[in-house]
Amino acid sequence: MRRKMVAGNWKMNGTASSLTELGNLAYSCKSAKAEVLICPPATLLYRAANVCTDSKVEVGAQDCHSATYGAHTGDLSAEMLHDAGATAVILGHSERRADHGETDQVVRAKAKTAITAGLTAIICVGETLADREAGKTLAVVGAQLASSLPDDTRGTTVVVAYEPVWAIGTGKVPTVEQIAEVHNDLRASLVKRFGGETANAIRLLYGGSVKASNAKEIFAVAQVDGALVGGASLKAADFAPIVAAL
Ligand code: G2H
Repeated sequence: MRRKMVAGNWKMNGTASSLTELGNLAYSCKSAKAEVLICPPATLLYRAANVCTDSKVEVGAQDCHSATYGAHTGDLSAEMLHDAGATAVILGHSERRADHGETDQVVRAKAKTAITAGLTAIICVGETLADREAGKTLAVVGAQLASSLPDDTRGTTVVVAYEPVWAIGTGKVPTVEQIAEVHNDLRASLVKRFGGETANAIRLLYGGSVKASNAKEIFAVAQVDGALVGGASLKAADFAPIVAAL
């Protein structure tokens, strides 16, 4: 049985004053049955982890370098993030693929390093609007999945987040049928590659304009094990109802 998960991605938002909101959020999730993760900017990780001590909320990072240490000015290693209190890291988010030219191969290398450092790798895949309109959704997402996940993936080390690029921060959400089609295909691909035991332990999250008003119907889709939430994770009042919907 896969444990449900709701992960919040604060992206490049948040300063020390946001820690009060994080405290509110941790409090409002005190009865959460799902695993709850908040990924603040790296500048807040250590303090965020302290705020969340003794709560149901864990903290994660939004990226890591593929190397374990060395001359990579401005970058952070998975070990550093783990040392700061992170238990997971988002990798291959479409904003990083677009802003930093991250390829599937880079994402896969980062995932390997993250897993070795003891972090859960939340690997993002998703099609653009042009891909969808060209009927290429399953091919594009399937190729990203195949190339971004390490061969030695185990069920508990990796979480896959399906985030259609056209749904991110736009308020546009795929139909439940469209979400189901992709999630079913992702699960089938995982079973084919890793076998049933590993594949059925990997959680599949949906991400892209998830909010309290649409969470319940998205969570009702078979093969959806939770959500990766951006804008609606910044405030406890928006995030807590999404957690409660699982
Ligand atoms: C997709 C999501 C979080 P939002 O990027 O990863 O953001 O919920 O704002 O669409």
